Amino acid sequence: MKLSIIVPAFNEERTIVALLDAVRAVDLGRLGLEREVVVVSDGSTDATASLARAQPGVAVHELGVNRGKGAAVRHGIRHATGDLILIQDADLEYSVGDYPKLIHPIRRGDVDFTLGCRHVPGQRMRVMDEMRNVARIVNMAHWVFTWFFNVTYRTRLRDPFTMFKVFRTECLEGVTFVSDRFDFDWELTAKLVRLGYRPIEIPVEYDARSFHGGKKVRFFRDPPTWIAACLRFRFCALPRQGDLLAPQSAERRDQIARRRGELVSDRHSDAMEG
Ligand SMILES: Nc1nc2c(ncn2[C@@H]2O[C@H](COP(=O)(O)OP(=O)(O)O)[C@@H](O)[C@H]2O)c(=O)[nH]1
Ligand SMILES: [Mg+2]
Repeated sequence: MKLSIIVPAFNEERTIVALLDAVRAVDLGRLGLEREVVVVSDGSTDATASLARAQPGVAVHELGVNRGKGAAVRHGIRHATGDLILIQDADLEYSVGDYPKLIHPIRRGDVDFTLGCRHVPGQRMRVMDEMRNVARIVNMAHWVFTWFFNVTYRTRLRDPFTMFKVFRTECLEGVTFVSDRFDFDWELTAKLVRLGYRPIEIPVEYDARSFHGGKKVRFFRDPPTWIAACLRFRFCALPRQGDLLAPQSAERRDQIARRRGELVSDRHSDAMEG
């Protein structure tokens, strides 16, 4: 089995080398996994892409025009060849030491999809020493967004839009993704939930960087796209012909449907009609 680690990176020259070193140091052999690392930089104006290219065992995709994190991750997924996909930000907010915790439940076959949960009860998610009020507002907003997502999708998640997500590649088969910016994090969780995948949330370390520290999320630009994504993907049709992976064979579709527990009722209705 192979794990594809997708790293969206936009002007991350300060952290990309340390991050790729850390990713390489994770002992995936113990989990029975080969590793593939795909870095996607779109329009970075610093040394991100050249630094990444100098690292061994890394496929670097450099795109000319900056479209956003979602577009970069979608590009990475399109080129991934692994059985499992893990999305890893290029900053050092998340810890690669949490990979085993996130991957184990999938390897064991308990679930198809895990989320690295940044919300630890009794603890503030973002501290950002130099910007206490900003951190307070962002934490509060996170709580409101989480509530909104849970009400819309009838879930009980603590951190549905964490960037740390691991899933079987086959979960995406036949699904189209369209979000270009940080709304992709909402789209991915929303669509997988609607397809019947129930993620488990696993507490992970999270060391929030500040806007000074290089955060790309825009305080006023991005939140409206999240609300729009939440509503849009709740009610959109879920097309079976996606842009990410080749259309499934009938046998493959059956296999996936069986995992989701859908097949019995499908067969039943076929039999009723036929
Ligand atoms: N390729 C690419 N990566 C991006 C873009 N915007 C953000 N990222 C990456 O996405 C990850 C998360 O971005 P970040 O600003 O840290 O978001 P935050 O963790 O929510 O604060 C980082 O690795 C960024 O470099 C983009 O436009 N293109
Ligand atoms: Mg970040």
